[in-house]
Amino acid sequence: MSHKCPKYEDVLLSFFLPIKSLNESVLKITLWKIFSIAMHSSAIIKQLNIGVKSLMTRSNIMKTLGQFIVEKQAEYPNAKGELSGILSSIRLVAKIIHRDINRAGLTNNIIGGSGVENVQGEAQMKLDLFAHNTMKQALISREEVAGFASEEEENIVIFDTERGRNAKYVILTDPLDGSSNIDVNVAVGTIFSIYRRISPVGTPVTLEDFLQPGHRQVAAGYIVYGSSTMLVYTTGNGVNGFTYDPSLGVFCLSHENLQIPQDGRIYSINEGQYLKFPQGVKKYIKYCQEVDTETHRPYASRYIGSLVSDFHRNMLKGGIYIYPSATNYPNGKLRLLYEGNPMAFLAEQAGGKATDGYTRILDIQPTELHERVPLFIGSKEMVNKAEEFMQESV
Ligand code: AHM
Ligand code: MG
Repeated sequence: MSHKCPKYEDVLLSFFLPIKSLNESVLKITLWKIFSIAMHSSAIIKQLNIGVKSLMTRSNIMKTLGQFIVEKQAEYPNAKGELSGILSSIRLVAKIIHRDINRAGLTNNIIGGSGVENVQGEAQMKLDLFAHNTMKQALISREEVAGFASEEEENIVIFDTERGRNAKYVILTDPLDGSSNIDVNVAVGTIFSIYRRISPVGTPVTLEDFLQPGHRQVAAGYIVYGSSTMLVYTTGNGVNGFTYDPSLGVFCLSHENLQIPQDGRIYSINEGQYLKFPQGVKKYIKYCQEVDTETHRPYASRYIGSLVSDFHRNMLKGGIYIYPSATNYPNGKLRLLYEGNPMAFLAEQAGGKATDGYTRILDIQPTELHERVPLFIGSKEMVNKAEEFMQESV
């Protein structure tokens, strides 16, 4: 193979050739290799520079989630960074699930049913279990977490180690919401909810630590794996959304201080179940469909069948999501602890509203780990209107 050596190789050669013991052709090849490595390294360094510069440019405009968490923590001088640690673990879980969802069509290990039913008799998908295990493993290794409960596991998981007994927080999660949508490339989500334990630190957590009303949440959020992956969360001081940049592996603050429009023009409900719904819901659906230019009706009907995605869209555009009670679901289908409470906390923090048709979701005292609740959530005016129909029909 002939090498077309640049001039400076000749210059270099002129330094070495006087050493008689050196073979000219071996020396030429060696020098050419050194030169190639140098050129290659400089190209890599240039690329790295471009990458770092682009990250810096972006982060000048968009803060990363890591920076944001550190900044927020600094606002509370007494904070020990425990919540920040938990949020960092959830960020990692989001990246892992994002990666696997994106490969879903390429491997049989991810799509399809697992052949198992969860505690509520619903078919578990492989990714449900994968997401559940990923979340559990990420949290079990944290010293701030005393226990964990998941839609996919019958009982609470007590982290009964010295570290777990001395930890302050419990986490509840729907690890993969809307999982029946995975096989068809439709957006799904992960929901999480964080409480401070009420049992004494130093003892194992108990069921009571998990059965707290939603207004006691210290943080809640979701990850939506959609056209882009976003992590949206609140610690009770407004709602912020971070979009994942897979090329950099970071979440960037893209939706600061999210506010749900007070009113909207989208209603999201599984209308196929219409005949099974209570009278108030049927009347509200008819109200949404009536023509009235002043109130911009009829509203648009949009239902993805994935709470996180439907809620996320409504939060950005204005709208209402309803999963009411039905003759086949006397208390609705959604779970109070894994879905109702965290989404209600987010809705209220963004200026929206969440009720079961009569009562504020965050005021309901849970009595069971997997209890269900009817959910009316979204733009305040729309939820108020739906509530009016519910109350009139009692
Ligand atoms: P899941 O947590 O088992 O996925 O169930 C909850 C999901 C929601 O995300 C979604 O809005 C609803 O169930 C869809 O139910 P349906 O098919 O009855 O409309
Ligand atoms: Mg769910």
